[in-house]
Amino acid sequence: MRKLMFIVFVALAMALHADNNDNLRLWYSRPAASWTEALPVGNSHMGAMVYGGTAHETLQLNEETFWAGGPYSNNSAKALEALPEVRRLVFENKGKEAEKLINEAFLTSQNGMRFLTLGNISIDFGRHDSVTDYQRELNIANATATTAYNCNGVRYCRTTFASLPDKVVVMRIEADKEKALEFELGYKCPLPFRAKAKGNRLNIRCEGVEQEGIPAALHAECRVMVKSDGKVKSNGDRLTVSGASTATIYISAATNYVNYRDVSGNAARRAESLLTAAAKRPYKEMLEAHRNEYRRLFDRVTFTLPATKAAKAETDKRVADFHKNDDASLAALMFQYGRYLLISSSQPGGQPANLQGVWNESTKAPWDSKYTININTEMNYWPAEVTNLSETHEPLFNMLEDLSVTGKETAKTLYGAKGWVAHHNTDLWRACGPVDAANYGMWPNGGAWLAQHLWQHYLYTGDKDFLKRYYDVLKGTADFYMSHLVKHPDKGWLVTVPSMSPEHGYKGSSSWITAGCTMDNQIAADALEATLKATRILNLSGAYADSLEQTLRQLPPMQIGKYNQLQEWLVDEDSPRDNHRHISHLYGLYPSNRITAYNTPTLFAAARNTLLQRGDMATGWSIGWKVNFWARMLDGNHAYRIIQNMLKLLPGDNVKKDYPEGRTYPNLFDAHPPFQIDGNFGFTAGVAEMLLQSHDGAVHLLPALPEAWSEGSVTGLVARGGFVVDMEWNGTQLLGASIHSRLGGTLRLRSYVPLKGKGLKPASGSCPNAMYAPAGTYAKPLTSQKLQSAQQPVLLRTYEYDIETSAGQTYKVERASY
Ligand code: FUC
Repeated sequence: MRKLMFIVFVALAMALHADNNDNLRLWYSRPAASWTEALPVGNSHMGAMVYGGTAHETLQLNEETFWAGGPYSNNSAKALEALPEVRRLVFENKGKEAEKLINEAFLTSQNGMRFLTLGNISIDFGRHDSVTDYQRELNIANATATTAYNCNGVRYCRTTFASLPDKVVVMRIEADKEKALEFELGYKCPLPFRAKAKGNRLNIRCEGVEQEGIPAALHAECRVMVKSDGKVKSNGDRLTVSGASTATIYISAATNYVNYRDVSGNAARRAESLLTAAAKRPYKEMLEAHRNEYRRLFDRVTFTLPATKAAKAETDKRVADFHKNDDASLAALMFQYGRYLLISSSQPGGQPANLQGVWNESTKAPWDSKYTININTEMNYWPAEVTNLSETHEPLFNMLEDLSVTGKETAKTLYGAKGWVAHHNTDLWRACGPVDAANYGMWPNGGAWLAQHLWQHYLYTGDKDFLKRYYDVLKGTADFYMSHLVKHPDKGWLVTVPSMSPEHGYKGSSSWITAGCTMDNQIAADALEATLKATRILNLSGAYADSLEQTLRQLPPMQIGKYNQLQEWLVDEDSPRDNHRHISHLYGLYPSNRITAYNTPTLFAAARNTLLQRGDMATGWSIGWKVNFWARMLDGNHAYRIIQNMLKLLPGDNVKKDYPEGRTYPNLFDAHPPFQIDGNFGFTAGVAEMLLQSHDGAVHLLPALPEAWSEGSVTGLVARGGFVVDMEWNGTQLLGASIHSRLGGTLRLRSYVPLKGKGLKPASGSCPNAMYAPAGTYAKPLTSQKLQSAQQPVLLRTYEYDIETSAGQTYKVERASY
């Protein structure tokens, strides 16, 4: 009997696994007609978009360091002198005048350099116009894109991947009849380039561009090699293949970028050595090595929601019909797609994922496809730790190291301040000054927000060596605040000035420029507090720790305003009808933990009102943020409503007007619109946050599960303290969980259902988890009558337990009857 049950169990598990794998692909019955239909592959170093055409195939290429301009900085020498006057004007409520002076004294003509396309490989297959049984797909279980069709009685199949270990892009083309394959390969690029074919090789040199007076310091070299069982010939700037049944195309690329101040690299030599190393490896071995490396990362997390009939449809159709179909597992695909994109665009040693990850077809991409750091770049990395892809975080840490150097100069030049500062944008050259205009760029908290990722990485990994290594970078953000904050003349609190609540102002204010808005205060508090904790963990100077504490105590409290909302500014001027995309003052709710259900219930209720007032629709990335907000609100059904807003098809930018609510392109890229990858990453982080939370001292299992996901399972999510969690649920309630402790220590578990399991003790007292003590609040929570008319969230009863864990051990708990 037991044996039979085991067989049934294994069969069920296999069926579920097969189902799950079937859900790990994007597929279509037509070639891509536009870029947002094409399918992305990437290895961080290179990105490529695969169109899957029949008579004509296009591979649009990127190399992550191919940017406009060259080493530069944008620190205005006029700023420091103007600073006292700007501050005086802000405190006298003369925002417009302050703004004008900032534009004159703080802004320069450099608004950041842009990320460039590396052009297209184009392949002509002659008369492959009329084809049958066409299918193209992106398999995100093994990171390969395939195109297959029948033409004149021959089955043609192409497999494309961006090899993670070999850092090249490979396309393998196969025909199932001998000598049935022939094609011509060339290169096109909107930038100046030279292409020369010789033997089975095509060598390309592509020129970078000047921007805003900064001369082009970079060029890119691209190498293409075709290996085939047929004949490969060169012809001017093209390669032709004939009489073949298979051909493998290897593409490498490199620039002369070494780092933000050194462009002395040899692009040609680099591209050449990448190509020759790759071409030496047999194709099968290369594919295998790529898959293995990808799966080492990707397979750490599974997320299964039962697949319905609707899940069998083509991917863009699934999105188009999501609102009317029962197709819950599309959310699981979208969740995993975010992980696929992060693995493919952010690898150790590379550049961080920019506004478009590593995929950009343009020479003038929206917002330059750079790093917008007043939300967007941070959002890119929200899924990194919780979805078990800690390594992908590394490029961001390297960038932070650079910024702490360039930003030190900015802090000194603009503010005469210590530490380092970055404003709302940066780029390949690590520029840290304000850009665009005062009311976008005058925001001195981008660096400090980014640096919170260092602290978060520590909370997840417990890696003290890491904390030691990056301590000065983190500390530099606290040092900046300690020498930059000034006393508010009326309120007496220490505030940032000049600043703004990102890209937003209140009605009636003459300018967005202000002092001490809520988000600034929260970020400053996080910078000071994380530095304080790190200082103590590393047993460093006590006097310094005291000064951090003293500054912390003088920051403005979070305040609740007349509409029972969390105030965005020091003044109570929020409008309940405002639906602006930036909800910056809820930074304290997510990603920070200054507002939590259990520690600051009054602020929590106010944050909820703010969310209700702002509404559920927004730009792509803002929707991504809202999924996280509602997850932290412990309201799974509302988070799901936001997911429904994200999963609305935008067939293409050319029909934007007809689809005003479209937020997902056919290739599942997120639509701001235009395409911005942050929404994809925000979505993935949001789903993880619905399933697992660990920001307030406890590991909360299934904190915000929506009814639409009544049954399912997830494995491999990571909680702060280094706990790896697998869970299964039914009836929208936890069935059982298995928790692997990487670091040991006390695990506090929270659940909506009572649990049983070995070593489980009902919790008492405050959080015992030494790794992660709740931040508490530096604000005086306003418990006054003001909130009486506010909508109070109804929190479900929770059960809390402690388990003393040992590193390397796994603990099982299951639902107890109740
Ligand atoms: C911020 C946002 C915009 C856009 C841009 C890249 O400025 O306000 O919506 O996402 O970044």
